[in-house]
Amino acid sequence: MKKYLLMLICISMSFAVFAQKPKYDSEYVKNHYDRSEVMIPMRDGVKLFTVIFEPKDKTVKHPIIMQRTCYSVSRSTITSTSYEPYVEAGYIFVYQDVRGKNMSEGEFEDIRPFIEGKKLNKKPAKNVGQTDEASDTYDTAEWLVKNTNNNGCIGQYGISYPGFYTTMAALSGHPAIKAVSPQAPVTDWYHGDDVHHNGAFMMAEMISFQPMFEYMMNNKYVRAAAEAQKNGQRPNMNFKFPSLFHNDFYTDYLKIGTYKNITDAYGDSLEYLRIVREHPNWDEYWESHTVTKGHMHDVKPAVMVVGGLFDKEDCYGAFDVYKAIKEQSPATELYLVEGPWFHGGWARGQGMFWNNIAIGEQATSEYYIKNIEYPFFAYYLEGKGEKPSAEARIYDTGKREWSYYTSWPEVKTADTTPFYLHANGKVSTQAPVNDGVVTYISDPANPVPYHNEIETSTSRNYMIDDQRYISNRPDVITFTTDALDKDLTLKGELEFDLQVDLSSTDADFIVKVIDVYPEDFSWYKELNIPMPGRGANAEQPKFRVPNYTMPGYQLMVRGEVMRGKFRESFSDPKPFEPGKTTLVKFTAPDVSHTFKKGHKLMISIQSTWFPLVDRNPQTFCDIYTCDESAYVKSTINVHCEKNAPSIIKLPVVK
Ligand code: PG9
Repeated sequence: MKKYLLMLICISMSFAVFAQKPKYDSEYVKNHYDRSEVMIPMRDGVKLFTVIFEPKDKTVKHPIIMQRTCYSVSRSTITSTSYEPYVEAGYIFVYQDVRGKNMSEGEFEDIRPFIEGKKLNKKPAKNVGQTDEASDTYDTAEWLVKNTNNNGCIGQYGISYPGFYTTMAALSGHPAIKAVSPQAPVTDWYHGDDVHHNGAFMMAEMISFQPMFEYMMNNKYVRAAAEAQKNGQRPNMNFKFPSLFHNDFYTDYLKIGTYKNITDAYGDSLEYLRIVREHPNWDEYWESHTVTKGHMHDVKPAVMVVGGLFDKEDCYGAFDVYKAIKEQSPATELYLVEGPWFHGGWARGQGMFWNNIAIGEQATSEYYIKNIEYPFFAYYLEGKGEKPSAEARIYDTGKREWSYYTSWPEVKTADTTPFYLHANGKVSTQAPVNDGVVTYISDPANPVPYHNEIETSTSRNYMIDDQRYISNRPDVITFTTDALDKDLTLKGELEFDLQVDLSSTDADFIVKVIDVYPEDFSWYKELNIPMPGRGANAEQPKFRVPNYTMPGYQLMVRGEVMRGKFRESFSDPKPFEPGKTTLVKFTAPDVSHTFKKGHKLMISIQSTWFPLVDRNPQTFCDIYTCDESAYVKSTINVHCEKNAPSIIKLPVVK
């Protein structure tokens, strides 16, 4: 229970927290802002809990910046340094609990579907009609325009799930909503965000997250608890969750075994476990809950999509929203910013070094807020400054510098360069001359660990981890170029075309694109900074350089999983025919990375990534209801042949 509370506090506090002392502290806010809590009525009568910070200065009309979220707004503050430019400009801050969450009324629905052409059925007392997150945003905007001292311009932004509500704001149609910024937006929970990647269930993230999400933020419990506390009683928050994880969730999940055992442990207490189990394939449920599938038209506000190139949760969603608006609403003033960030890193104090990697050329969060995000809203909400100078600002995570584009990706899928896997462990642009296969045995009883730590929740560090911890496993096969004789720059989506045959009837495939650092690599040399001197008065570098063995570091630039049975169709899974060479083709979210001269490009392939991804039993079956007997070893051949080449299609900038 403590773990869930800690997670809740972290999430609700993590709107944007920087380490250093804020310029506008709580004393300043108290003297310059009025804080109010209101229940704003939606068109169907449901009221949403909303916290409003409004400047005391009523002599001017102020722009509104809003966040709608499922992560409790009752503790919202505006003292974080990431709000500084907005406080300085006297913005009205609005935070709202979405329908069904925390202190708001109504029923919650995960990634509530957007309803095209919503009907307003007029009834004597009130407009009772179809509602979704776009209409709730519309009704909120209508109330704010009438009830606050505003300049008629509303902006909305949000990270992750709040990013989803921001995408919905783009579709609200309210004339006062002039600019929105969906950041790492939850978008497609089947193909690439949070819950599934290419049909494979992202188990560890979801199982540990759902109990807190479904209970700690369930409005009935939260409101009852608030009531109890108001009456001086102890809130009754005693949820009965089985404690499945004790000290290391790799061994704990292995012990639990099948998804069915997890369902049995939780019973039907977790709604989302039931949804995942009842919708194992892409179906009408997923289609209707994925807004980018045909609903991103007539987007009136300006939209700045923000994403992290090393985001473990919604890396896919940012690119998907940008590409969907580009295609479905070409008239929209649309921008994309992709930085060297983990999930939300741009607003959560991510600086130059992330674990062992220098990922940003400076304190990237401050740079982002002051040079990218605030200027975007200032232009559209205050008429101040210039429009963003480029449609796409994309950071190169190898060269550590920003590039600017009129459109993204720089290299379209049709223009990618094929890199062929060779049986001798090489990868190159030369097609194979000598045929061969590389074989490994995938054993679900001994799955490849996704991360090199003993832990009980998923770590974001796996996205940039040194892959040497598993490169010697016999069930991880690698293919490497020679040391590059010039920079190799990738700017776009990746495609993997594997020619494989299995001894079983199903398997997952995880492909990683890895940047292998030279044997003489050092951050001091790379960043041209003095080694820390000896003695009390010696000069020290201005930032902490990790003392990790960097020579030969294998940086995972991108990793992605594909559940093999969906290779032909996500809605119509097919078994493999044992021994038959079969094409497994899938994509991975865009990268923007230069493999510098002297580095090597490595491709690795494996079939388990545990417990990040649930294990594929490797028998064609319903994974969510099968029992232990379905779990079998599979001998997998990756073909590197003239007639069956395995190809990695990379967006190489020529
Ligand atoms: N993308 C995060 C998440 C949402 C729902 C389930 C699991 C993860 C987030 O909103 O932070």
